[in-house]
Amino acid sequence: MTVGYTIFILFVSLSLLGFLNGCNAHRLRYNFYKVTCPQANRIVKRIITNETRTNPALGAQLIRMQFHDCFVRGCDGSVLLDTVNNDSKAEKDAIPNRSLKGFDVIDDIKNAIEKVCPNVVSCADILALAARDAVSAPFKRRLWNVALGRRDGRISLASETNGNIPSPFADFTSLLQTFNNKTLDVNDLVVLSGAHTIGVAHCGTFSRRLYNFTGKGDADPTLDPTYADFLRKQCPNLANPKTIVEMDPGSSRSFDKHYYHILRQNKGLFISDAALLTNKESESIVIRLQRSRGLFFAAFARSMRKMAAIDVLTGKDGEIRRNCRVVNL
Ligand code: HEM
Ligand SMILES: *[C@@H]1O[C@H](CO)[C@@H](O)[C@H](O)[C@H]1NC(C)=O
Ligand SMILES: *[C@@H]1O[C@H](CO)[C@@H](O)[C@H](O)[C@H]1NC(C)=O
Ligand SMILES: *[C@@H]1O[C@H](CO)[C@@H](O)[C@H](O)[C@H]1NC(C)=O
Ligand SMILES: *[C@@H]1O[C@H](CO)[C@@H](O)[C@H](O)[C@H]1NC(C)=O
Ligand SMILES: CC(=O)N[C@H]1CO[C@H](CO)[C@@H](O)[C@@H]1O
Repeated sequence: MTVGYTIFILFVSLSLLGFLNGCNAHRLRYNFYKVTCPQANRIVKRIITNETRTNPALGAQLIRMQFHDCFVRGCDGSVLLDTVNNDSKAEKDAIPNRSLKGFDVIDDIKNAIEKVCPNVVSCADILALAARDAVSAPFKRRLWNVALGRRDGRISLASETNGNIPSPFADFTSLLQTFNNKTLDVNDLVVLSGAHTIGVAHCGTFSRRLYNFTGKGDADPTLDPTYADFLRKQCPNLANPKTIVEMDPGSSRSFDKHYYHILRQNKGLFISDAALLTNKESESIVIRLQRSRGLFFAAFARSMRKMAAIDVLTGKDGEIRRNCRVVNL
């Protein structure tokens, strides 16, 4: 009895172990580099802390870059790849990516990490850590946890940003479709849109709301008229395409729930921001986020963890790129 029983237990334990390992191979883990590159997190933090001193806009730049990475082919660092030939442009050369910034900081971090643990830490993980640390820089704590173990993709196509990166002119239905397609729900849509509490936008992403919006020479009626006046001063009709404005005026450097406050005053900048008030469920989420004291930070951390796990490559999939701008030979 004992021999048979022991073998049976052994068999059950081994298959359980195998099963768990199988799962782990496809899951991100917080201590993924604990043995292979224990310095990784510290190096990211050190470089980001230094860079944010001279460039306080870095947090906005990197979190938007991470959003664009994760929504096209999953969080696989594909947004970091440079175009190699003109016939197939890379994601970063697609129209929505033209204003992405911060690639040089990712290169600096990658170079520093390669020096101490070569071929171990993926560019996709570096981007996720860098965005977290840059947004957290003004705080004394990390605003969310980043699980690790992503591998880098080998494909980056400008054409794939179409339909995957939501448009600032999108209505609620289309925004929700784009998010649902990435396994994110209406709560994630409203919560992650709260990232627009920091950063800037080019006039061209919203100025059609200011001039002859309905064909009667008027502005978008869902935009606060005083705010529309203010925006028209910054973005004259046919503005310089390089002109930028703060998305959350007066508070565009502070990561907080103020976005929901201005949204409810009809001062959301994009049509896609205003769209969050056009659906009962999403409007009630906006109201809850605005009113509740600590909710935004907790909710944002949760939705960021979901976003950062979209279609990740793990295990033996993909590669660990040596240079974040080019695939390995
Ligand atoms: C819901 C759909 C979204 C749309 C339609 C959208 C659209 C845009 C657009 C058009 C800009 C201005 C780009 C420019 O003119 O330079 C922008 C900026 C920005 N977006 Fe979004 N976005 C969305 C969701 C997100 C998400 C999920 C995040 C991050 C979690 C995010 C973070 C940012 C940040 C931080 C900026 C400012 C970038 C900077 O200052 O350099 N956005 N977004
Ligand atoms: C800190 O950042 C500045 C500005 O980008 C850069 O010139 C300098 O080399 C950085 N220092 C370190 C130690 O990384
Ligand atoms: C891509 O096009 C630009 C101008 O259109 C040209 O200067 C450049 O040499 C081209 N690059 C490649 C790799 O074909
Ligand atoms: C997302 O859209 C693509 C292309 O339209 C489709 O193949 C895929 O199944 C969708 N994914 C989800 C989770 O809806
Ligand atoms: C506004 O739009 C309407 C309809 O498209 C057009 O007939 C009219 O000329 C436009 N007005 C101005 C001032 O551009
Ligand atoms: C940061 C970056 O690579 N931006 C590119 C976006 O696309 C335009 C046009 O294709 C390029 O000129 C930019 O260099």
